[in-house]
Amino acid sequence: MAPVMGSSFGTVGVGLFSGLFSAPSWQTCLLGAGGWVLAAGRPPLPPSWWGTGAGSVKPPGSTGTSTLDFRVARFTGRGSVDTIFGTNGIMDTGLNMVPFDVENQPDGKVVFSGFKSGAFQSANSSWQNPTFALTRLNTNGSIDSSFQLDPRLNSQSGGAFGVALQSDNKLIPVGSTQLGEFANPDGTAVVARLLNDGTIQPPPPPPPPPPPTGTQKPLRWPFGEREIIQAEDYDLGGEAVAYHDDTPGNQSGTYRANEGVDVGDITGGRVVGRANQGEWLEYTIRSPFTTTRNFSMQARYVTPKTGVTLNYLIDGVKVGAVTLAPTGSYGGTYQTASTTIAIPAGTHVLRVQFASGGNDIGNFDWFRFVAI
Ligand SMILES: [Ca+2]
Ligand SMILES: [Ca+2]
Ligand SMILES: [Ca+2]
Repeated sequence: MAPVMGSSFGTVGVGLFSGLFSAPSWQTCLLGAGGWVLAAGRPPLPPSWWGTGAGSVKPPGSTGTSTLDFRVARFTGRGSVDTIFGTNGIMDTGLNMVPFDVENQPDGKVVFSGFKSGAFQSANSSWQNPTFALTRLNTNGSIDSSFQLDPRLNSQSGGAFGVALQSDNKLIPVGSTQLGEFANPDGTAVVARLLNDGTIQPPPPPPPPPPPTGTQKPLRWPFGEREIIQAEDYDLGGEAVAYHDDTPGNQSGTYRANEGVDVGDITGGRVVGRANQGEWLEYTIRSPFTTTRNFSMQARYVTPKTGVTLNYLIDGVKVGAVTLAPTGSYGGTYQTASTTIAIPAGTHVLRVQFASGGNDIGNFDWFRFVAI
């Protein structure tokens, strides 16, 4: 195994390492930061496979298999076998992998790209089911178990012919799919950017939804005193402006189908249903009086549930609440619940907030404020 040097390897020379691999098939090499040289490859195919001419393979139809065995040898900057690496300078990784490219990390670890494969079949001179492969070795040549190639690449048919390292230590393997199917022209180029541990960087979270831009205004006109405020005639302006609804779209019917509030049909009218705790509706109202005064705030509803509470807010300030007595089923007879709230003179926004009771806390037909 003694090297035969043409001159100093450190300047210009040739190193011949008889018997290091009996007839090594070197695939790639790397110059390390310390001046050492890392060479990686696989053992040769068995001599029995080769034809009579130098470099010729057995003709199709011959039989035999050979497993891959990815080995790495390290040499010093002076060209001698680096005996502190592996066993006498050679690390047998035990991986069934053919390396094609290698990158040196700042921490001294090295990343190899290539393909893993089943046995080589001499019958058709092909590798069995090659798959995209990256592996990383520690500075002592052992496999770095903290590196795990993302399964979206690791299990893919194909091979990684090159690998690059970004300045931020992300890894960029390149290769193609369907490596073993040379007759298939449909191989797909693969370029990936991986985190340094081999996983694929997750996509950035979607940007938050834009702030609501709708302008709030009454559906037709501000509701007046004693006027029936149909629950389904909440203000214009959209989600988070004129209402808050926690399910996409109108899940109950076709009225205001492009908005989120769940408006359903009942005999002779419509109701807001699928009302969940936390949702709210707003209505622009106008008191005809010149001073603040009290009103009977009424809600027409049906609910089978107990513990359902509505909050009433005027211009964002809570002015009252009412707990709804159960009425029976959702299809039962509607009842009216009342409480007293104060409303200042002029135009305001009334918010009806579904404050407690959980999900689907009832159907709401209308509201009304009546001077008392
Ligand atoms: Ca909805
Ligand atoms: Ca809803
Ligand atoms: Ca209604």
